[in-house]
Amino acid sequence: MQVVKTLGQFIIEKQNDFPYAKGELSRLLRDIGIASKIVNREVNKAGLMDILGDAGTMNIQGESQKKLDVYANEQFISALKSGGECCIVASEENDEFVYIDGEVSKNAKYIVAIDPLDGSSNIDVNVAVGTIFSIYRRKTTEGKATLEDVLQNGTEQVAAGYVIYGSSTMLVYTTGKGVNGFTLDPSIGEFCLSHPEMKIPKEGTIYSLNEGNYVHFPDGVKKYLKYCQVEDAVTSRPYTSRYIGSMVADIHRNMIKGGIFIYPTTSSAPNGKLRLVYECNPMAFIIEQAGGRATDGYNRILEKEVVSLHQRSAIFIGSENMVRRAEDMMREFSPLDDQMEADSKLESLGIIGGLD
Ligand code: P6P
Repeated sequence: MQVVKTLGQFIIEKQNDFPYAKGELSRLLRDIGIASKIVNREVNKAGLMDILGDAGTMNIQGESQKKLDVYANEQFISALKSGGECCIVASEENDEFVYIDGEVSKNAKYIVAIDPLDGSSNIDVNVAVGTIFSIYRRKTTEGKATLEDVLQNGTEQVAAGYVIYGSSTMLVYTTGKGVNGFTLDPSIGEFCLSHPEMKIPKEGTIYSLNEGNYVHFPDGVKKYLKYCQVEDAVTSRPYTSRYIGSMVADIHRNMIKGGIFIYPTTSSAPNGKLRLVYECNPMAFIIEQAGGRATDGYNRILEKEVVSLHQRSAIFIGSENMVRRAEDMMREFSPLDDQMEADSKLESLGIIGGLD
């Protein structure tokens, strides 16, 4: 008889990993788990509710907000407010960070950065979407928490995780001591430990990127793409191309099977499309903890300087050997100095700069 271990039981059990913690982080993770179950309920019946489609608003990314985006954002912020362990929420859906006022929260120790519903353009076509979250300890010691508490490098994360609303709903997270995955059992309404100590294979045969942007890719990415497509039995090439268009789903698949996900710079996204604070940093923390690698093609994602809330970054993430091979090609065919020169040329011609 397999003993079920719920997320709550696991969090308490692992609390001893943090001698300084008095349970606040545990409660914070529990709050996120509760909000994920509420969002899951709505995602799973989205087609039946007037919750599909556009909310008629735009987020700072200039992307139309889906009703479920807005709903999910409200649920996570509400859960974090009522939990009292978080003083600031930085969300993809809010132009500025949200200060969690209130007697308890204003002295709370933690900052949460979140993409409440990543890949939401897939909702209307019933493709997996996800939530990505990142947790930092507040740095300032007095008064209200500030933007300084949010703009911390990825190496400062105390926890990070994602929820994938797919064929099953899973919550995967790390607190810096490995990665564990929990599958939601709807019959008891609990996330149950299903993937203990997750590790991403060092090698893989799946590459995941939007080949529609090929003409705009840096030469190093073009060379790596051709490397993936060449016939070579010894290295099991050609690899398999898989691109869901939902970062959480693509990276989760690669975590299980091995593979590489790349969102490089393109002419329309000269700094990359994905967001450093609430997409790249948390996913990089998780993948590194699972034995993988995450860079921007040149430098470790977690060590990139964070200068703004919605800052973008290129990302090469997944199986270590695959990411290293792609980096080698970036250094050989798109060396950083040439890349920066190319960007400034495009910028001077007014071709780029469309996305900040
Ligand atoms: P493209 C979804 O909108 C998202 O932010 C990620 O989840 C996904 O990996 C990427 O953008 C897809 O972008 O340009 O290929 O449609």
